[in-house]
Amino acid sequence: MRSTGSWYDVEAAGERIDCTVRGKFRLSGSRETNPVVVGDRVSIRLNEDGTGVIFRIAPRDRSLVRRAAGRQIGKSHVLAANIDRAWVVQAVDEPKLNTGFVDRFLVMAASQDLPAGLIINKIDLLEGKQARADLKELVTLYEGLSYPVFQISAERKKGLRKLGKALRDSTSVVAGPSGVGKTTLLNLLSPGLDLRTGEISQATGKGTHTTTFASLHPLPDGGYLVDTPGLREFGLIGLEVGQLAHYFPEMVPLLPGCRFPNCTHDHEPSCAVKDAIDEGRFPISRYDSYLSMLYNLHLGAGDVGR
Ligand SMILES: Nc1nc2c(ncn2[C@@H]2O[C@H](COP(=O)(O)OP(=O)(O)OP(=O)(O)O)[C@@H](O)[C@H]2O)c(=O)[nH]1
Ligand SMILES: [Mg+2]
Ligand SMILES: [Zn+2]
Repeated sequence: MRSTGSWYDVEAAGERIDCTVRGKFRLSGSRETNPVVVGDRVSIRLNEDGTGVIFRIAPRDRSLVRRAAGRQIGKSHVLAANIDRAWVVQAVDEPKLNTGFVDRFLVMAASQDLPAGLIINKIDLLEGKQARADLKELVTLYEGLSYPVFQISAERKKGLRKLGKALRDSTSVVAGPSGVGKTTLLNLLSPGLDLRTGEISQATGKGTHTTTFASLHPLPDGGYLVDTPGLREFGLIGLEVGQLAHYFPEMVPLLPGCRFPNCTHDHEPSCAVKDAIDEGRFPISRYDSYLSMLYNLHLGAGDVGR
């Protein structure tokens, strides 16, 4: 239910048990930074003092994974395991909406075969015609790619009922930059939780990294939601250059039209993707995201296979 990296809250027979992890999992030379993650199904042995030891982890269904941040080069950070859908949360402002983050998140979810969606919070902060039109364009873009999109204001309690319905009876995870309102949202969906939320820094307009550990919570109408700490970036891992385009739903139908079967849709002649761009049939922001991911993979930064 919750992982601090040294202690794990495990729910067993309706009780919460403080557990540690058997050393073996830590020493296994894993490509993951964390041996046990929120959402894992585990077997535990009880100690006499009522604490427990996790000694087995069941094979995982779909997980939400990103490249580990900082110095842990080549490792993956599993945010949550055994989930049905992953939601990338952004705010329209405070902090500024980051489409690069969204696109990386959607690619990583697709690479794990994990259904994903977009939650746009703080729509109460929308000011002016232009901002409204920009948001509408963004929503149309992602809905057009068949991702569910919810526009909400946790503060004004707008759009929550619809979102609550979409979350019902399944296990979801919310992830995004710090300060977008992930925990505020969970507190509203599950009244009584009263999890700590944080202010936005006046100096940077960004969140202050209030949530420090991922945690899984039952929702009142059924299902579970995993809250996660704010992320500065959502890096790719475990992807090959040749796979990338397949995780952009709008590129997939174009791919057979490229002259070269290994076309990267960057510099090659007779590229159906570039033709679509030139003719205004392909969203520029998505192509920018694609190229930035492509160069990233070429540099080896996101590719665990090298
Ligand atoms: N204006 C506005 N502010 C909101 C809304 N939702 C949340 N906030 C505020 O945004 C700030 C950050 O909210 P949190 O819920 O702590 O954000 P978080 O995404 O959990 O952040 P981390 O735990 O740091 O990752 C708080 O001051 C909230 O009151 C909203 O819909 N509109
Ligand atoms: Mg939080
Ligand atoms: Zn091409």
